[in-house]
Amino acid sequence: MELIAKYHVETDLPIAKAAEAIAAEQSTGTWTEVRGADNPLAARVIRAEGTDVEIGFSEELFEPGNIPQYLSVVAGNLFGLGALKKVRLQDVIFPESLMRAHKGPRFGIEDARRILGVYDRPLVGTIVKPKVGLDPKGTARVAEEAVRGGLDLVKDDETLTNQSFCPLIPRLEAVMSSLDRVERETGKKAFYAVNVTTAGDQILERAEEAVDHGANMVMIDVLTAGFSALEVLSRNVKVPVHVHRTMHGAFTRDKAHGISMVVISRLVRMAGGTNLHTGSYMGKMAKETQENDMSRDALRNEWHGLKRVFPVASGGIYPAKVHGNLDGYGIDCIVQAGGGVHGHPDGTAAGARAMVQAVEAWQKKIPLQEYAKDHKELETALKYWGS
Ligand code: RUB
Ligand code: CA
Repeated sequence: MELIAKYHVETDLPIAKAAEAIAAEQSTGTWTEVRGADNPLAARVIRAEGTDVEIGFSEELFEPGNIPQYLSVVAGNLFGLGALKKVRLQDVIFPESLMRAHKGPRFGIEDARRILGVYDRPLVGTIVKPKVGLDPKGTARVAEEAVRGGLDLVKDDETLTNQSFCPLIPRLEAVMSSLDRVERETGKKAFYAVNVTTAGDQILERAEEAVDHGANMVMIDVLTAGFSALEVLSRNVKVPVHVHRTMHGAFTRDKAHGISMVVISRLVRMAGGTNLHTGSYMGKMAKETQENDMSRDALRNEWHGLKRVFPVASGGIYPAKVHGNLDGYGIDCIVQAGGGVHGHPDGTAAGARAMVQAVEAWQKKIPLQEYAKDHKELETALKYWGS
């Protein structure tokens, strides 16, 4: 069996030569001939046409269970090869022999829905804003307002961890006490994704301590913390894991050079995330929409029996932007807004209601302006931010 890596390659060389250079560098070769018997681990060029290159790597080349090593092969030195002007890792097809080493999500879409008791609609979430600066009580107040307004998920922002102005455990305890109060009073359950991102030798202890203090979801910045840190959490921590992708733009943004969100989506599902930010369907370019489709499908389609993962639409979203994202993701997604909730003229609870109303309108197939006529929070949001 082989692992197949698909690349976009721009080069002045004949494309077959460039493909051979990638295959050699990422398996058994170097810049000059090193004499020796045929090496069974030598990678092979499967396809090299136009700017499309496919390389087959023997499964023997990989250490099952070692995601960092997989990436050192398929996304390693090749990016520095002088012969390549641009190169982007577009997708990776993993063999069963490697997939067996990964359990994937402990909590998938169906588990998260069962915990919330929400089955027939997208989940709606928010990011506490301001992203940093609130103390634990201030964070809890924002979270409580958001859930009273009907949201299913409140998350820390990606730069908030355990700083002195808002220590993690006091923040977690304050937020969970508020969410428990809302549940007692209204029956509304919600996740709070507390950001446990930290050093590799501390992240498990931090997450376990959070769960001991009542956390019902943890969050990780997977690209700064590492895919292995995510897998340590999913293997050991008994709550769903919200996965933020901050830093992704460093390699996903240029459609000719870097690594696609499809690859990141596959690795996050393999390593056990429950939710992953995959971008919003507002990209102007068709290529972005296609990449959103592929990331969505990588998270939710049948794949070696792994549980399904929620794609998260986020980033600059407000009620008028909900439809476009739900048309793309369907109901098995999380649509979330930070500024688009807390910036509402009538405050966080009204902003939450406006987002929930926008989702309701989409589900009922009622034009937003129509639905806003008897939903004042939505009406205010459309007037304030545009429709
Ligand atoms: C969004 C936010 C998230 C972005 C990250 O806040 O804080 O970090 O979603 O982008 P707001 P992506 O709703 O105020 O823009 O989700 O694309 O990774
Ligand atoms: Ca953010």
